[in-house]
Amino acid sequence: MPILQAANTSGILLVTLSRPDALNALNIETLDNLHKVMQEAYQNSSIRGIILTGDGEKSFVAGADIKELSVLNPEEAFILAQKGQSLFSYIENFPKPVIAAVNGFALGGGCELAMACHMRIATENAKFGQPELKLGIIPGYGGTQRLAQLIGRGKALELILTADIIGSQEAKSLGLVNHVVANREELMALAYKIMDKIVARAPIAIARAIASVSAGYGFEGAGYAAEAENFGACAGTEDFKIGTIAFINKEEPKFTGK
Ligand code: CO8
Repeated sequence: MPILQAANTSGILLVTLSRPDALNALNIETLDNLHKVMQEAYQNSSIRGIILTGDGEKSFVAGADIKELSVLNPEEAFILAQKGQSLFSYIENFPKPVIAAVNGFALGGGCELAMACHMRIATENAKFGQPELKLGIIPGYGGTQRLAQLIGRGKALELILTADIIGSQEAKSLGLVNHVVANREELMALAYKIMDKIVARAPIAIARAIASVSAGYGFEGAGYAAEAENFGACAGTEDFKIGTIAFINKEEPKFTGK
């Protein structure tokens, strides 16, 4: 079970993604478990807010599990993109506050997960980026939409197309991160401090505020559908094989454009 849970007496649930051998990468099992944890938290009236983090000092989530992705055909890739999009949309529209406490790498699907949370705080050593193009694919869990919403289209396209990875201070200056703190201990202290303040407010008003802010950013536009379709199409290319095999073999990819 790669997800740890601990609730405190104020009803704040700490959810820790834990796959230390893969820098907490999101495989399908982890996605399913996270969905289940969120559904249980939704139903449990004693839970008032959620802090989402990654196990250890090095990584929040280093993306979707590339080894698992590498063997998908276009149809399977399309379906998996939709599955992740649907979970992340569930988190974005969650009626209780969700804070991402980012303790290291938040890359690809990890950055997308953090962006689906209602706010992000990070340690000084955290790293953000959408490096999918290095693998011959595109972001597929809503990153093409939420990154543009959070930091603007031009900067989002720069990060997606270059596959650059940025530090937490730059992420903060772009509006991707709300606060940056020195270390893991301060990160958790700040996450609880913010969450304590929120859960002291009126629960129905909290839910309605989240619903109102999220209302203009839903699946209604064509963006999410296009993203899932284009992700699936990329999974049918030779460059997808080249990119993912290069990652697995710890080599630089040499793309062919096919
Ligand atoms: N998936 C699987 N395994 C991973 C991943 C990952 N995303 N990231 C790291 N690991 C594994 C490594 O393979 C390695 O395993 P092993 O010890 O068996 O070789 C272990 O974790 C430690 O990683 P490194 O040795 O690479 O550690 P470094 O400190 O040298 O590098 C990095 C850390 C820079 C984070 C590096 O691991 C890296 O670049 N990781 C991949 C980052 C990435 O490209 N993320 C995007 C993935 S694609 C994605 O998220 C698409 C989302 C949309 C999906 C849509 C549905 C189909």
